[in-house]
Amino acid sequence: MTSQHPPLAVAMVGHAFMGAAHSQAWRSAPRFFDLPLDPVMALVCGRDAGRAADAATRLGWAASESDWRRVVTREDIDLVDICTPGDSHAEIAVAALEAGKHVLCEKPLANTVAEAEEMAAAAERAAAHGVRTMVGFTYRRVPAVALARQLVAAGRIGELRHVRAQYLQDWIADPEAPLTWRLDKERAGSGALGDIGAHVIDLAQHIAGDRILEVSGQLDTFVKERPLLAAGGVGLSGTAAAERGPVTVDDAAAFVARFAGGALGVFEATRFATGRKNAIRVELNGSRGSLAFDFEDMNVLTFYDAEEPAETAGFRRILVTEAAHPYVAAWWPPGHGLGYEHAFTHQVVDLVRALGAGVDPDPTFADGLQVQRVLAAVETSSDTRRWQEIPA
Ligand code: SOE
Repeated sequence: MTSQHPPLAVAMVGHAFMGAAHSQAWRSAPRFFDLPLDPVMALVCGRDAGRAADAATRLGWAASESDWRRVVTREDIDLVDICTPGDSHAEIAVAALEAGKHVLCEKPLANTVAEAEEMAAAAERAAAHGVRTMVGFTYRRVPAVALARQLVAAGRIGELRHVRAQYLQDWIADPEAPLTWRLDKERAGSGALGDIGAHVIDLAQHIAGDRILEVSGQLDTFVKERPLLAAGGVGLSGTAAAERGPVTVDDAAAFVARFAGGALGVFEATRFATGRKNAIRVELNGSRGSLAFDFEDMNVLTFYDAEEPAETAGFRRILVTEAAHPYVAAWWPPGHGLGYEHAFTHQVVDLVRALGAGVDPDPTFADGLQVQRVLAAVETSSDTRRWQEIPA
């Protein structure tokens, strides 16, 4: 089958959890959606040549590479998709942008505000040549979340008073869970705050159509040492003291926030909410009503219309699987539901459509920088025990 559209040659760097999710998205987006460009899964890159070659076969990439530096300067690559841990985002993204490649980068944008500023500046320079950037705040592309944003923008909940956002996981609640790179500040930048708190900061601001002005927060690390990972990536059992290493990031973060429009925000991000696997909960209360979303029931958006008569008013469960709902028409008949991976497909769709139209996709690196500033402000607030303003 030959495509009618110009090709978009993609190189993906990193092929673990996020790499697998992105690969699935690059594979499925052109098959379910009409795109202005035809994504070509040109190559996947990973430090270990053998594992990268295996990932290419497994995930559907035409070729593999072991040095990202050779990848970002290749003439035949149009877009670089960064799925590595945060400590390499800035270096790869800046090099790719300087070589004139569009960049999709996993969240959080970087490990520090300084790196995020450098990336946003490189993005701005590259934008003068029509080069575009996007940050992988994927959950924006869950249909129920996209619908929530539309309802807020249409004034259906009126003037916003409260934003309540939580991202709850429990995968390290066991103190014997091993010390992965996500628990190492050098590699991950921060812990629950940056990994999952970044998602709810972005989601809350995106749905509210507003931005956080100031925060007051606290971080905690409940388990300060953990078993080291064995060479094969498996946790060592029966570990002695010497086989343990320090956890250098937060296990949990909690903060309150003030939005520019005046709403009060309450946020929580934790990897210790026993029993909660990937509960992303966002609730907004406004003068005319409320909206609530929980990723563990991701095809549903709950809506309360405060203007309905008291006798029949109540939260109603909207099953967001109708063709009239964002993204859904491309998929299955009503009621058949979407999953985690579909949001990644929608991310590719929105990115490729923006590239085809010659406009910026959202969120751009500038948006990623703003989230990074909120993350940094929460950390500083936890250290200083004072409110912190987010620079504009
Ligand atoms: C791990 O905590 C993680 O994979 C995050 O890094 C992702 O962004 C989130 O979608 C699921 O949890």
